[in-house]
Amino acid sequence: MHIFRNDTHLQHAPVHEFYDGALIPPFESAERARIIDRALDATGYPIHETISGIPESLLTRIHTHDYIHYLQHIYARWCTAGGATEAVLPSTLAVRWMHRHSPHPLAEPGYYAFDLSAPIVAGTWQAARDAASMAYSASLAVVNGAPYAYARCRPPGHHAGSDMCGGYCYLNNAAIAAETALARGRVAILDIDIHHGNGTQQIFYARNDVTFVSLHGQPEVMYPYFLGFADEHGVGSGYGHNRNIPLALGSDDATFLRAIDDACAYIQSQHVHTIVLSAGFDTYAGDPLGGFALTRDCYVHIGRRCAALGLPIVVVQEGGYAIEALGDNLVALLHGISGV
Ligand code: SP5
Ligand code: ZN
Repeated sequence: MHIFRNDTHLQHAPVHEFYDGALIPPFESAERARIIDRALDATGYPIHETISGIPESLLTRIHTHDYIHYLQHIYARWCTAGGATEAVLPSTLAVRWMHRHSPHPLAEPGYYAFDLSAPIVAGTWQAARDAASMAYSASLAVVNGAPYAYARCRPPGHHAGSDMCGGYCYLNNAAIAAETALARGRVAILDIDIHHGNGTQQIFYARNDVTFVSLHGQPEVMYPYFLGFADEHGVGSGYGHNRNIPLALGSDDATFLRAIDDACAYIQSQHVHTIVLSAGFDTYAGDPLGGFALTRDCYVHIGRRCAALGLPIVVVQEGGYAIEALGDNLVALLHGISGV
């Protein structure tokens, strides 16, 4: 198990988030990475701290050129236009019947976001870019023969679509890992974060080279609410290459592992060569943004079942906000995968 990480994420530290109408300290904090690192340091897995950079041509196979350009420059443009220096955060969102583009620096953030959970601060672009670069490096390691690799991505990525941020996500790290792994042949992304990976689904919805399968809280009661239903199968040549397995609030280890077995059988039917695991740990019992009741042991079993598919796995960090348990839960998953 090769570990990829960097500290650029420290530059992404928004001061608050909107949470059901309240302004609170962000759940998605730099402390998460610190706790993860502490647990990883104790494992003896080889750790790669270098930032390799990421080819622009790879980024633009996942995200639109305009969106990338927006992420790079909006903080400065926003401040110059009189926006608050705390963060770029739109107050008007482009929605179903009102989504013309506006280039105004105070308007454009509402065009490139689907919620208010992705504030952009001075270092957000650098942090997101280097998180994507880690996902790329981890995936390259697998392309070059490593059986397993883990990218400690922060900010996370699975809510980011081809041209939208949201849900703490800016660049879709798992999508970038999957695109990289296509060098070995078809890829499946298995998303076990409690929130549906709406961005990843959108990016690959019309494609048949990357299959997306997600286990998550039922959208009727769980963020992101407006996507992630069981009847979303893909479109065009992507039809049959998208699978959603929504689960009820309160789901426990047994329920989750049954769904994992379903997901693994589906992945087997897709004849892929690499698995990208979008690994969120907000399924853990007591997670403040969750609603499932998984125990630490469940992550070991998830890891074992994924490994039993007999394919290389790129693990990409997504959510997980029960911070004190996050590092140990991750290590449980990685040990399950690598058979430690
Ligand atoms: C990567 C990731 O895990 N992003 C999650 C973003 C969650 N955004 C918070 C949504 C809060 C919705 N209201 C919760 C109702 C329970 N009080
Ligand atoms: Zn999540």
